Amino acid sequence: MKTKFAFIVATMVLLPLISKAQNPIIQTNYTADPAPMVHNGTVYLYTSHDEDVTVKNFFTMNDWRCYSTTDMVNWTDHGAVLSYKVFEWSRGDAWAGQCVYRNGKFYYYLPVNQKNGGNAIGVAVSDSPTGPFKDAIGKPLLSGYGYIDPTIFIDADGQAYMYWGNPNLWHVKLNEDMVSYDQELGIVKEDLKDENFGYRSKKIDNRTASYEEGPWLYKRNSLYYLLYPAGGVPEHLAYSTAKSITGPWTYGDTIMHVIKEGGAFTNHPGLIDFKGKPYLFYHNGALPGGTGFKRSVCVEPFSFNADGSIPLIHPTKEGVKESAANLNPFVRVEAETIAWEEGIETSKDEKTGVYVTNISNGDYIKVRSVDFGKGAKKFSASVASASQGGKIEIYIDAKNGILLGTLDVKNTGDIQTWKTLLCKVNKVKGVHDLYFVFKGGAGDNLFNFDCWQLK
Ligand code: FUB
Repeated sequence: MKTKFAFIVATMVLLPLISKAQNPIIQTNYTADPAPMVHNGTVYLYTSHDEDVTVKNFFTMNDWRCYSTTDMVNWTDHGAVLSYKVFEWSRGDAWAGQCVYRNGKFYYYLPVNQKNGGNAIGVAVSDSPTGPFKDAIGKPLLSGYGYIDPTIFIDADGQAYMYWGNPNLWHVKLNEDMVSYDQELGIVKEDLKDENFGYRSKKIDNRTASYEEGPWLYKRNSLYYLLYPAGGVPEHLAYSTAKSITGPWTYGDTIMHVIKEGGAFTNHPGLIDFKGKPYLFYHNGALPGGTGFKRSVCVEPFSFNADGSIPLIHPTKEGVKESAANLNPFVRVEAETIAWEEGIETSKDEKTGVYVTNISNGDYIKVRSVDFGKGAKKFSASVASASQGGKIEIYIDAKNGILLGTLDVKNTGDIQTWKTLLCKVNKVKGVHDLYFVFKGGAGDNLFNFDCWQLK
């Protein structure tokens, strides 16, 4: 969780800049190493998680988080979906992973450090994209120095491949069970040459090619793309292409220059198509308090060049300007479905799942592209308060736009005693951005907020 005071001070300074912001797409936590997955019309975004308190000036990462969207602008927080502790043989360092779907199960490939030393890649499995995940084999799938950042690609013929590594790049053919690999082919190490993986101007050790880590596989019109952070730190993003998933790879170009803002010296690509459009996910250090060890995931829509090459993509604050769908407010909407927020935090427990918490006076949540249809008469919300409570003021189009109504939240007896409350709202038609502005007295936990609906 962010330091609320630092966030408020920084946002007072940055407010004019971030009022239209969509990037970073998650503001409730520091997130990194985006790994998006499209499944049944929903984008599940798996991220690693930089803790608020950085220990020994190094990556401090204990769990992986998941967010989902059907419109590319509102992200539903599913909380931490697993921790490195799922792997009993691991001692920590929950770095960049990727989750894929196969035969009714979700396989999440994750790099961690082993209790007995050294890097390893584990595989966790679940029946649901949001967990719970368990260790699929009770031991590392692979272990070795530099074995980090696995990426998985299942080709049209059903053959799955995994690439990984820093500073080397390796791959294996995964067996159909997704938890073992083809022993006959074994582990293939790429020959990292300039013509395949770009020229490295800053020479480190004996490395020449620009490839650094964080590979991501993608296919378009029979051409395979391998995206990766490149050039050593600070990293830029680059890509290579090949006619076969196993290469030979031909260096393409830079996709994104080094991002100076926020001091994130790493970057990490994730490329998907959603509703016919390509999106590039990456990370920077742009949230208040951001550093190289407190990063934040962003996304940019883009178009391929006519020849199939990837254009140079510039990081923006606006990110996705046009939502891929409108949000239906006449069904239960999780309060943690957020386009932008200031001040609040999210929490998760077994009974309620994920909910919005740490609400104080002036905090707000923005939800984009809400389709009011012919208009609503009432707003209902599930809330809980152990204090004096507060109010949810409901605005459209701006944080201080048109006030539709106000929900009074009284003390419900306990911060975990949930009550569904109703208020009247003025009728508006069509599609609007919706703002929940929280009001109340002093204190930073006026009430909890689990879900809402228009009626
Ligand atoms: O997030 C920890 C490490 O930093 C990742 O594994 C790398 O890809 C880099 O982003």
